[in-house]
Amino acid sequence: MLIVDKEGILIRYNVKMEKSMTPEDAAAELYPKDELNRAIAEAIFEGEEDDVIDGLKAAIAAGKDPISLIDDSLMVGMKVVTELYDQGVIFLPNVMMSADAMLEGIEFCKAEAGSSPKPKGKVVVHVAEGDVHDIGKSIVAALLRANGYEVVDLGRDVPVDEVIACVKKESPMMLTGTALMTTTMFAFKEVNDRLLEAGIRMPFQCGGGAVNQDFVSTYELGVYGEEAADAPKMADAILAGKSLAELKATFHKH
Ligand code: B12
Repeated sequence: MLIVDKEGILIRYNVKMEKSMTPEDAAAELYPKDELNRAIAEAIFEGEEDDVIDGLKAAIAAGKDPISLIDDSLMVGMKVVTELYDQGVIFLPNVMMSADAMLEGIEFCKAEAGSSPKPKGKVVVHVAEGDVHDIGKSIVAALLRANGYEVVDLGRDVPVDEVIACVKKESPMMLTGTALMTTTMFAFKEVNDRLLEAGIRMPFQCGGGAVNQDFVSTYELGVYGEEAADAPKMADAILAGKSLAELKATFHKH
């Protein structure tokens, strides 16, 4: 029903006015319950690097493991960012600020965890040529280091030539690749072919948002890695003597 108040303004009754949803409201439901993890995830969402580091310090002081914090708080914050970006609630500048805060947080956790004195083996990690998405790669590198591996991190947008030259120089036990774009993941096939041409038959574990098992199965050295935690698992399996075929059997789901 409609009535007119004393200033002559129309007032609508019996209709619940919907409050428009802010990005903060949308994010609120997605955060972890644990208060320490929540503060860090919120700081990632807001792209506040100092708050991320303060939150990590507080969580570590309370006894939390720095490497577990990558998954339990930093990743959760980034998942919120990814979800709201995909829904069009937040935009690219927000994502860039969160990504920087995330990378800063990963570096802090890595430094806090320290590295093991005697590496179990060497792994080369990289992001595909043409691709700047390096958050997943940095998590892979952090988890490998945390599990006692020496990591040669080639960074992002790495030319195929550079990957091949590095593998020849470093002779790692395994190579990893990350690609977030359907256009860049094809660089992995090229890396595969160039390694085989050079007579190098080395497990090449590939992951990242754009990549799936069917794609990775199209080149001989490829083993699909769904989660960053699969990287140290696969390195351990190589140390345990598993062949390329056995690695595919272990890490591929169909
Ligand atoms: C953050 C982000 C950015 C940041 C990147 C910052 C950075 N330093 O990484 C910025 C803002 C710079 C950016 C730029 C661009 N982006 Co962007 N971005 C994203 C976003 C929102 C999140 C990606 C992310 O970091 N996810 C979190 C990480 C942790 O996930 P992940 O890397 O996949 O890693 C996980 C697993 O896959 C696994 N993993 C990863 N690698 C490996 C390797 C191994 C061996 C193993 C075992 C596991 C593993 O481990 C991780 C966790 O377990 C996605 C949206 C989405 N839905 O993914 C778009 C997205 C990837 N971007 C996209 C695009 C198009 C772009 C731009 C072209 C610009 C634009 N218009 O948005 C540019 C690209 C420029 C270039 N040449 O690369 C598209 C790609 C589309 C496609 N399929 O090709 C997406 C999907 C957005 C979309 N829906 O359109 N982006």
